[in-house]
Amino acid sequence: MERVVKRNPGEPEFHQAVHEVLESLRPVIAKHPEYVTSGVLERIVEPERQVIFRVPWVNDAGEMVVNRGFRVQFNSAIGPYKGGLRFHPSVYLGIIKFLGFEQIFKNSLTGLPMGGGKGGSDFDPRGKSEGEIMRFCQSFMTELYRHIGPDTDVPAGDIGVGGREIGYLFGQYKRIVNAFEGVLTGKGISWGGSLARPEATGYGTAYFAEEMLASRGESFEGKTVTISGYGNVGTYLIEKVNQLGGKVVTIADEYGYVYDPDGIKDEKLNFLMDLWTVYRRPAQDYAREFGLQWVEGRSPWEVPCDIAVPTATQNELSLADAQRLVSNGCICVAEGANMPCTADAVNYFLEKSVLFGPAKAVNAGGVAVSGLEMSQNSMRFAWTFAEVDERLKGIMKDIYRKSSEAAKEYGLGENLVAGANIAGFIKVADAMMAQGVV
Ligand code: 2IT
Repeated sequence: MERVVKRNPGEPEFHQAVHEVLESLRPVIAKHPEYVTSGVLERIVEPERQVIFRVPWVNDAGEMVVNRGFRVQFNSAIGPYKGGLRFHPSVYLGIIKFLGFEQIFKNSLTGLPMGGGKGGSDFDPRGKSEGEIMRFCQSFMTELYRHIGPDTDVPAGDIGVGGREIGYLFGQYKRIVNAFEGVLTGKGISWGGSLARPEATGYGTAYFAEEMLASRGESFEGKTVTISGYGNVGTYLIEKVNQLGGKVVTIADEYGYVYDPDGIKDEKLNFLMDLWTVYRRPAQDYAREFGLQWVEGRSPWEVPCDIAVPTATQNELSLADAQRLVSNGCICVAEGANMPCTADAVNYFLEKSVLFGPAKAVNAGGVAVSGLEMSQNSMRFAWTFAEVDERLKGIMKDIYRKSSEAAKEYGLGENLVAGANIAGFIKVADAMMAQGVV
């Protein structure tokens, strides 16, 4: 860990992600010192390749703008690099490295043959026109295309990158390489996308939380749920929670939160579906539209709930938030976003025996259906919505089982954080050992 901090200065999110995994691996290393002697640990924290590039484009005012693009190809031991692209002003190398590192273990947990990678840009899609977004995506792909391919590296969406952006990126890739191939996932249905990919992360999060709740004889029925982000994960999570008899009463952004005590449903959910994903608009617009309470400058985790699902971004739920949730009677926390809880918040939930689902297990449904999209592309075939949804459900149940079994096997009780890290790690580590010093 000391070496990681020294070799990767100024990247606290990357240090946080590595620290959590290495801590979880203590009992594994004690039993299997070969993971250290073979250098697997030292290699797994070093990306196989990192690309940083210039993304120049022209805005609607005719001005030239320069953004920075990234692709970190972290680990290819069990399959081609796979992971999303994030367009957000907070993006720098440390964010992409933390996400790429997490993706290695998440993808391993899905049981599908995918390595770990991540990319993105500090481009801010908020307030940009369609034309600006298209030109940015085209410029981004004009460099990225040479580093990716259906058997090399398959990007997808993340914050700020949805179906529209994947379309522009795919169109530019196809134009440059003159081949129609499954180089991106999250594509549109008529051009190689998979049914249920848009729903997958939100639905998968609900399926995983159902498994956690069932372990204590509980379910979503009659439960109050608080969430934060209302993008791809949050909106489809709300849809599934409603189907399962629960009620989601908050959405939030960096400026505050909306409290909707009757639950987000029907025409309100229809409105919310496009609010971020299409229009990139603030959460307060939802409160204004339906005459609801807007709570400025505060966090949704102060609202009493049974289940809390952070669905926005890294480190959005602090120790103080965790204490508030527990004192208000929250029994289950599932990380819908990537690393949304600070390290001390996670430890507090574990101490208090709150059902806690870590991101790499909870939100793996998105990349799992990306893996299914790759399979369908390879077969030149498409499954029905029900077929994909059934497979997704099976994968989420399997991730829960693997994580809780690994926790038990290493004497860690119900600790799914450690269980997911261990189960994800072992598959990748064994593949790395089998392939020699590469
Ligand atoms: O964090 C994630 O797992 C994603 N943004 C989805 C990655 C993917 O390749 O579908």
